[in-house]
Amino acid sequence: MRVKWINQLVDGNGNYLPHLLPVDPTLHWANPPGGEMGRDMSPEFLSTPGPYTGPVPIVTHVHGAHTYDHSDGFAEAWYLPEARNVPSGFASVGSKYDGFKAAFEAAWGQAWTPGSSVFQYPNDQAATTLWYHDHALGMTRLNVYAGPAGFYLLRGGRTDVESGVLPGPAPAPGDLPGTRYYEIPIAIQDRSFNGDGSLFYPDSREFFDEFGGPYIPESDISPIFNPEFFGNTTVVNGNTWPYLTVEPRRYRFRLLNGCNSRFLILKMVDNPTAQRPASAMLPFWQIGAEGGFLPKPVQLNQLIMGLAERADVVVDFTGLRPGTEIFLINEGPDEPFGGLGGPSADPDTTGQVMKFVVGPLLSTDTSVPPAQRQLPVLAGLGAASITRKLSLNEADSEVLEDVGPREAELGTVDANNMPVEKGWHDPITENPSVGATEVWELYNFTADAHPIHVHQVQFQVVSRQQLETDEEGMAMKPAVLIPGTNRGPESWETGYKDTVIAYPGEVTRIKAKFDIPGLFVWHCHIVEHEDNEMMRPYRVG
Ligand SMILES: [Cu+2]
Repeated sequence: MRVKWINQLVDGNGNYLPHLLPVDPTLHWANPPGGEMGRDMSPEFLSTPGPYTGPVPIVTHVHGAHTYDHSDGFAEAWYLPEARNVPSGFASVGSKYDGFKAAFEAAWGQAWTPGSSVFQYPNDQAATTLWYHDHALGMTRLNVYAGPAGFYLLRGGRTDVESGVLPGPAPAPGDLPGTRYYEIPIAIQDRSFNGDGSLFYPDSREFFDEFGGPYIPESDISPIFNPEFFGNTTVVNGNTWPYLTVEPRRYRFRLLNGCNSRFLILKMVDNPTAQRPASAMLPFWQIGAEGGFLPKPVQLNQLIMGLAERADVVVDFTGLRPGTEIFLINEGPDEPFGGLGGPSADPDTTGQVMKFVVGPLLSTDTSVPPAQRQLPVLAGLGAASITRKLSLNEADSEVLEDVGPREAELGTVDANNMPVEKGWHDPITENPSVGATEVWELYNFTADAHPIHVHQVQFQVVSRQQLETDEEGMAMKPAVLIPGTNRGPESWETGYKDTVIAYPGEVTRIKAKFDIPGLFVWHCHIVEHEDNEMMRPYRVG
């Protein structure tokens, strides 16, 4: 499939539209005002600047797609809209745009025109639930929060189940009004709103931890950026706390955690404000994750979903009386996630997601009951040729005492098991050969869980193992593995994935085959982290 992605953030007169949300110009970001020399850098300021109000850089990434680097939405391949009034001296494209443009045009013969890019998706991967969203350097949190994101559902082939086995149909172009659906994509996000209904996103670091300065030039804390953001409202497919009328039969739901920072723990219950943890009224039958179907359906009373993770589930409403109400609730926290057993979201607001209301049965359910369902077998990866030790880190201010976090960082782990922090601009350290299968060990040296996403590949979760921790629960430096604590993937992680939760105080091991040469990224999918250094380029070949 070929898609032309057009940045159309211009008004009726062809002038650019500024961002809806406050853009912090002090991060290591796209930085169009820096021109060709200063783009994709941290600009230097002599005093604390206000938000950037220029044209908006955008580049789209299909999350989980097995595609070429020129079509992956590299963070430095952004482009501004083709507006009449882009200030002179601004870079209109990111530093990698022209190179990928030339590579695409040579390979596929279609030109990229100003304000757009054309990406090619082979779709030569397992049938699954993908999604797309912006990936511009230092802008992703704002561009995703502002709205543009969507599902990319890949179907058919020997990695899909035969039609009729699972509940369907799903919504499709050209459907007549009133068409009934039994497969429904559900994107869950958290947002806050201003009194006039516009989106609220913080315009000062003070919102996060009441740190009101000093910023530039006295300190290294960004004045607008928030290290995490938690909205006070749940939206599903863009609607606050919606309801869906369902028939007493089976449904297939494609769930996505599309939040910026919020981990979700989802349950189906009869009382939305029941004391947490609530007891489940209905189970989920999870049949798939990010990289296709699981080896077999897994019955779960709750779904733990890190940012950008997907769960393909069947829920069976059979036998419920018309008028019955079932609530999808969230028991994940209103703060960074440290693992199960922590605080739950406010039961009156972000602790609720949506409601299902049972109506009359209007259809015949021909789908196979989940417990009896056979799922397609996906090929294995073979043995790994190399194991890389990588690290997840957090950094406080280097200038002010007890102020932080300043940013989060990825990195490597050295021979003494010490983390070696790396920023976005450090030389590439992950350089798999074309066709290599590798194990990546993610040592989490921070206090929180991070959802780690690797572009190009669908990986397997190999194992997790505990590290010795200090009194605050953070991994010791150097890292010390605790013998006998090795455990395999969770039951819902036994298929292929593109995003995995790396818990604090643990090493998480994943295995992937890198078969497309080129320049890609791996990063934390807390998009605030990703925007402020918790992303690294990697090169295959
Ligand atoms: Cu993170």
